[in-house]
Amino acid sequence: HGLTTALPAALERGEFFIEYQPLVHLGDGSVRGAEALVRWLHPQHGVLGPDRFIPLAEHTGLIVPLGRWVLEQSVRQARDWRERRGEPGPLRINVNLSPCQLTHPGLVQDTVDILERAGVSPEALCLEVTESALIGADDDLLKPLRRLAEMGVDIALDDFGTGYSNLANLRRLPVSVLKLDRSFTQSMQQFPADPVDLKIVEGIVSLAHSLDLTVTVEGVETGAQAEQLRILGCDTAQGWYYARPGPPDRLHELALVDA
Ligand code: G
Ligand code: G
Ligand code: MN
Ligand code: NA
Repeated sequence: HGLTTALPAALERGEFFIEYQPLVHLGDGSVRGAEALVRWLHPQHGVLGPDRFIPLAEHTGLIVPLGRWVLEQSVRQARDWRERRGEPGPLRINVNLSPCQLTHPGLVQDTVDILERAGVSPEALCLEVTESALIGADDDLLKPLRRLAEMGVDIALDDFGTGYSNLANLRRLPVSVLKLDRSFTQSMQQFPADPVDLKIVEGIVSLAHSLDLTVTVEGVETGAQAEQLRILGCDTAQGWYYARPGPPDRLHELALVDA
């Protein structure tokens, strides 16, 4: 596959870049942080989204150095926002982790080094792991996540509720954030929303809060959805209603508006 063989050189040549999508507090609408989303500016094909190359990078193992690069860039970016923004409190940064990164022995040390080099506290970082990556996870897989969580890094369960959910399982995972999959947000589109979906979200939120987890909702596209999800008790939201993923300066501007 042409894209696969081009990946290592692309990383060396600096063809990857990161867009940031704000995470907004549902209670007061303030920007609290951003999720880092990687893209590839391919010399022939133009901008490629992660769905086009992350699976290839996972297959070849390049995801480890690529993921480390994304983490380093994102953490430095968070430091930069914080310095430019000053007072209103630091913006937090969410970075996606592939399952292969979880099994790589360098994960904890790399993360510690990156945070220290940038002078960013672990509390400013949230690592997103998909629910499916942790299905049936044994202790060896959970150990590095536990170490990171003990240091103060937040671990988020991404795409939560997409089929494999085992709510009882949540108790043994070192997660502090649930990212509710955007299918739940989509079912809030109609007014009134489906009463069963409302009950499900209500139940997830109440369970999450009783376990001291924060709930972030994805894919918010309308103000009505945001309002409904706020009423249901969700804490933070992400979606096109607030902003599409964009360059770091745009995130800085969005965060300044409501600072
Ligand atoms: O916004 P977008 O279409 O770019 O995101 C698509 C998917 O790609 C999301 O599920 C997101 O989790 C994943 N993704 C984006 N950036 C990264 C990254 O740096 N590492 C990994 N492993 N996945 C990412
Ligand atoms: O990591 P994750 O799978 O959650 O990545 C988020 C994905 O959802 C990215 O592909 C991002 O571009 C996409 N996305 C973000 N906001 C919205 C939205 O409001 N609507 C839809 N349909 N997709 C969104
Ligand atoms: Mn994510
Ligand atoms: Na997601």
